[in-house]
Amino acid sequence: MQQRRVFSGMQPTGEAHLGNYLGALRQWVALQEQAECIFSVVDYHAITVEYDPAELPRRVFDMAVSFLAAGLDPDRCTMFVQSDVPEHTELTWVLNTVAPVGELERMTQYKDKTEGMESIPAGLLNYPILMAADILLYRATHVPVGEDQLQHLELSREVARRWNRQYSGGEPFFPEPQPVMGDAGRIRGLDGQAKMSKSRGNTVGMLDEPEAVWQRVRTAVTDPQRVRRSDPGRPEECNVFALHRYFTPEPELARIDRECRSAGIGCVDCKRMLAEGIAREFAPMRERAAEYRARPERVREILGDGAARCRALARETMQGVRERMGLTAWTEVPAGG
Ligand code: AQP
Repeated sequence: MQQRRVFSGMQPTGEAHLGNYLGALRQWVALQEQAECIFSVVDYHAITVEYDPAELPRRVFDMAVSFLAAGLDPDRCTMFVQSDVPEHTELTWVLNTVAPVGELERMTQYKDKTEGMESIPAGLLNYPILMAADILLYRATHVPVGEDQLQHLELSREVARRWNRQYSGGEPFFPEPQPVMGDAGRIRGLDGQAKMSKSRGNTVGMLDEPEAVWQRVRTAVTDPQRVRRSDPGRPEECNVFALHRYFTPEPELARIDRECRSAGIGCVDCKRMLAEGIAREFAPMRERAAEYRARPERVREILGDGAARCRALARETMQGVRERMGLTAWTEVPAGG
């Protein structure tokens, strides 16, 4: 594999859920074996929506615990909290000067999040520029993203191109980051419609205890045409079956498919099996999370070391940015000129 640097982040807007795990974390864990990886709890992103400042520290900590529980290894990758590296916001301002407003307004996530809002905070519009800064600050070459983030990544590439053209004589000071797509696509939430999302309340938490997993999964929407237990089901239309694909191995999966179609198995039993599968899959991660929660000083140490390393990388990038933008040489202006 060519020399590459991977960057990705996750917002501490709530508990990490199945979508975050299947769409991102699972892939991050694999990538740390193949490339230099930097992963961040992106708290500056999380403050673009309404939040409780008293709760944010706990959410940041919990997200870091979820990273570690999922299998990120501080000896194999760098983990840090975004706001511990102030250069993220400095580079955001710089990139603001080349990012096209028209493109920002076209972003699907922006349209979704601002629908019905009377007063739109500029932070929601500029969110993708902060994301571009996150990536370009480390001159990352690859970014693992879910389908939902592809549009933002394309904007990061556009911003890198524009800045390089304007300030770097077309030389690729910032590499154009490439997406690394996982195989999960977009995981739908328990409502069976929208993307599983922390802010939509349609999630199953990755670290939920088995009983809590069941309490969530039992509310999941199934095939809307299957009204009675005796109605034949359509697994291809059912989000519970879609989730089974990740948690139920063959030949069990084929059996559920068959029995759903012949009404041999009811939705409640099908959900019960899914909940058991989820709880089983995440059992080792719940254990790891409990170990880290019992040693918060170790989590702090990991994030502190990560931030120190990232600050050094960020300073170097910003030095290059400042030089190319004429932001450093004013001290050299001669007398009388
Ligand atoms: N439902 C999903 N299916 C596949 N991938 C998903 N990801 C999130 N939800 C799904 C992936 O998780 C990574 C981190 O996401 P994030 O927390 O930074 O932001 P998000 O995508 O906006 O996640 P949420 O849960 O939807 O958060 P809120 O509700 O706060 O906006 C990304 O790589 C994303 O693709």
